[in-house]
Amino acid sequence: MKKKLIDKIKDRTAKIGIIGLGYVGLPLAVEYGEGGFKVVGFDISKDKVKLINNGKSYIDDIPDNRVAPLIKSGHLKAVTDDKLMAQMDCVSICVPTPLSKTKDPDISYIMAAVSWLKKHLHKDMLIVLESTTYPGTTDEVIKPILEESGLKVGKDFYLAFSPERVDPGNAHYTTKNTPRVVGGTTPACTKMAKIYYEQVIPNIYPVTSTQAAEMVKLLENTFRSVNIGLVNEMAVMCRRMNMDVWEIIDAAATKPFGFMPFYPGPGLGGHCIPIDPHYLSWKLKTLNYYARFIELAGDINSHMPEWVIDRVTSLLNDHGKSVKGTNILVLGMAYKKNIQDVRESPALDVVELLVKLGAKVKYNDPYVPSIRMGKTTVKSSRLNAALMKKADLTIILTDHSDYNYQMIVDHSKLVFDTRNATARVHTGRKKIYKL
Ligand code: SAJ
Repeated sequence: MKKKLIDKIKDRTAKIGIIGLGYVGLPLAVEYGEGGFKVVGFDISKDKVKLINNGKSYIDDIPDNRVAPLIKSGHLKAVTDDKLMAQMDCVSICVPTPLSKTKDPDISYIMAAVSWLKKHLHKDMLIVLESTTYPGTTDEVIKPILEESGLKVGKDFYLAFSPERVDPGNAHYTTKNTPRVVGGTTPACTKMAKIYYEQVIPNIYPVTSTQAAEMVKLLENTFRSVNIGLVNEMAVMCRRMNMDVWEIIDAAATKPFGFMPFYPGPGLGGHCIPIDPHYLSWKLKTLNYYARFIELAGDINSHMPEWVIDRVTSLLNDHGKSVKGTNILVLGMAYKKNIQDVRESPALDVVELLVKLGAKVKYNDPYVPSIRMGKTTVKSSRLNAALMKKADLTIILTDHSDYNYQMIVDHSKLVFDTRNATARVHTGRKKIYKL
């Protein structure tokens, strides 16, 4: 183990590089800056880099007042090129890992980061991949590329995987207080990664390999996708038996052991849960194994927007209306409550299907000022009684805490609630329609 690197990490003179300043990279960069390290954030977005260097944050969970002091004190700076990479001692790669159009893993962002690192790799450097990916990426893809430099992993440089566990909008669990799993290519790599992270994150959990650490993350997110798929199917089954699925789940959740509530919704959004499990099923396909739970959950979850349309069509029909020509107000476009992110949001799918059926759709989302609807950009309408009275139907797709659900029920002609957000509202004689 190279004492020199360990000493630099422990005395905070180690230079930290964070590649990718998104909802994972920026909070991590801020933690290291606040921990007394000099941090360089590398991002391809000139706009993001400019905002950060001006002391501004574009991430919901990181206020400007945590970025500005670090810029001022010189503990954080952002750049768009790799000139400073050679000066880095420890680098975390926090770039996106989307799916390609054919639903295959797209690790092009990781490869771009690795090509920078290969150019500047030096002795006593630690590289940690944080981006969610299929087991084997770190050791079978990244390691050989970095060793083309002639440097040997575990001896000259250190390589590990440590899954990010950011829950956007979660004020309680942050980068600092969320336990972190680390797995190295060699035991020395695991130990170095543990020393690196434990300077800013108290609870570190080492595993025996990078593949194990990669798999931990995929289990975590597949667990969510499968359980959300289960309750979404429960919602469809309960509807068939004219039951309120939320009543059933809330009652089941009184069981103090052996049960964990998940809740149905209009579909599965975000850049992780709908995507990460398919990294695992793709890897298993290369090993001639078909991951049935993952594919089945993905199928159920991705069909929930169509279920929403079925329900809307039948409830309008019950009121002598067709979807075509009906004024529909959609509340919430973000993929989950109290955040601004619309990536993979099922609300976008629902709106697209409603517009295709000829509905006249307006939306409101206090976090999402505008969206692309087809070729046009549509702005969020100001939510007031007049807007709700004009709509034939109000659909709640994202249960933001800011909404006044009593007012929404009082002023809407018809309410379709896909999140049980109106559970505690006095509805009087008004029937609230649900999934
Ligand atoms: N959802 C449901 N029912 C549920 C829970 C969630 O329909 O019971 C939906 C949400 O509305 C959303 C999607 O699933 O559209 C994903 O929601 P999420 O709560 O899993 O949150 P993400 O994707 O923003 O972040 C998750 C993290 N969240 C939690 O653990 C609560 C965590 O799994 C990962 O750290 C993160 O993905 C990631 O980066 O992988």
